[in-house]
Amino acid sequence: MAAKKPKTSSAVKPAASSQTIGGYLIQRLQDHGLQHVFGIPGDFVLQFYGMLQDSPIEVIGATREDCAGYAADAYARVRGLGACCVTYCVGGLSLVNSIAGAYAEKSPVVVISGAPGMDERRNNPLLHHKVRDFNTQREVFEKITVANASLDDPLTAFREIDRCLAAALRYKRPVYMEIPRDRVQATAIYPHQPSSEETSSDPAVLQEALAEAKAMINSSRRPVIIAGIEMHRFGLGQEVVKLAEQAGIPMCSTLLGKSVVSEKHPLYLGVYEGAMGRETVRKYVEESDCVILLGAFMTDINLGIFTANLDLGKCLYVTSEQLRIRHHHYHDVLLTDFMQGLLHADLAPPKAKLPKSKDVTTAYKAKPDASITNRRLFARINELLDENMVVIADVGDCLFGASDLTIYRHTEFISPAYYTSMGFAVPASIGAQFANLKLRPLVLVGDGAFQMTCLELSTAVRYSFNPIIMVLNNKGYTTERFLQEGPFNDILNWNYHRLCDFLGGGKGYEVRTEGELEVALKSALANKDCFSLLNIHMEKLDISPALERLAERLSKKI
Ligand SMILES: Cc1ncc(C[n+]2csc(CCOP(=O)(O)OP(=O)(O)O)c2C)c(N)n1
Ligand SMILES: [Mg+2]
Repeated sequence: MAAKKPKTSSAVKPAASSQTIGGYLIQRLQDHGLQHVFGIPGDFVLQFYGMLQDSPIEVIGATREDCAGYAADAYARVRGLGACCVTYCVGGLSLVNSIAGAYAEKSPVVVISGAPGMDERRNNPLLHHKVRDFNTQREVFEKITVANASLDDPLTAFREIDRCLAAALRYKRPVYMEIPRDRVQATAIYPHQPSSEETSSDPAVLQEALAEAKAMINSSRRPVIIAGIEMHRFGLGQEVVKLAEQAGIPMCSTLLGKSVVSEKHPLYLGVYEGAMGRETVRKYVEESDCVILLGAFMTDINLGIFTANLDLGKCLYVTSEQLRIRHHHYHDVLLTDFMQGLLHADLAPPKAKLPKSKDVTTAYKAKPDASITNRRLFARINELLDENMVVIADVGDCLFGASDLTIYRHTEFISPAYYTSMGFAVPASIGAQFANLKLRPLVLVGDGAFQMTCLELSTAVRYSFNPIIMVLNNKGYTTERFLQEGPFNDILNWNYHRLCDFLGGGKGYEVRTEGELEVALKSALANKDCFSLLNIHMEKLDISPALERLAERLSKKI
């Protein structure tokens, strides 16, 4: 069977009438640059699927709805907006965990769900897939989205679509829209033109905040920037670099925001993550008298499970949700306006003396017969990365290990580093590749997380995608062993590399030594037409240097 190729932007199918509810939704998604929607059909959503089928947007079938959600999330992280489309309750409720993650980590995913027709709902019949009442699914999503709507009335549906999409883009969070199946073709009662709302900062507040920021930075001895994930979400990565260069301020990132700025930049210090991060970075930040946190979330994982030592009295903290300079809070200031203001603020702090060592790792030379260790594996991966790769790390020690990798450009590191739901990486690699066919995903995933969603590689086979999947096979839930050992941390040791036989595509490699790793990597890199799966055997208790550092420093504290 020839592999399916995704549609490209040159696809010329006519869109359905943009004055029907379904057609308008499709038109607006296209206007925002969306070319793919992830999901699984069902009878309540078939009418809308038919309409999608006749549009330039391609529906990408997933093996499970939660995988469709992870794929849409990664698509949104790379492209700025993603979408998934599923059937009522049995499909939608399976999406809940993935969409909760997208909410927590600010990824704008549009959830579209089919629903029973309005005419079918009379007398409250027991239709299949119904849970409690007809609104149950929508009420669940209300908690994990920033806007939601039932597109059941042609009088309001068109404005509701505009409202929900505007909210997704403004807040970078998921939104939920449900279309009763008898309303997909419903036409507008009045001709509808897309509307958009413009928000702006309060000029007086902005001015005062900038004045305080400038005074604080210019009178500091050693300022430092921490660039967080929102710099990427709001397209401000280049502004951060400009700001750092103009004012000569060194910068770090957070784990979630890793790769927001090029990690090869001379002013880049590394990832700041409290005791989990490198000592030079930790010291530089914690000894600074002016920490400029730009779009960073102060989450526990981001900050090394609360081992970070930041004095808020020395911080300037700005996100899309709040602006705080020392202990002063400012309202009604947009993140982008504040960033632009800082760029034009004539900042002139004292010239920075960068710490000498960035803890540069020495060149890797394989010892063919040596068993693979975590430390050596990551040293090898560091040499492997190039401009066209996107590293996608799942939860587990692979996430901590990945924090030490050197990433070249922005968006090249994707992980659920805050919500930390296992099983994200494999389906996310599918979404990332659809979002940008030039990117080759390098997926780092533990054996436990892999067991959760590995079948999504089926989609990689269908579309001849070529992610390189490294399964860090340490025979169970090592991160959890480190917290509390017990038989519940053991899992069955699968022949991961043989998944290819089962799926009818991909190439598998079993790796125990550094020599075998070299052979497998050489072959995987050359193999551009299908996925490569490396089953990398590791010792149960062999943990990454980052997790070791955390363990060591925590033990000193206790
Ligand atoms: C969906 C989900 N279930 C459970 C957990 C709790 N948890 C965190 S890490 C972990 C073990 C991960 O195992 P594995 O993927 O093999 O990585 P390792 O820790 O061995 O490196 C578990 C169970 C979680 N984060 N997400
Ligand atoms: Mg494991």
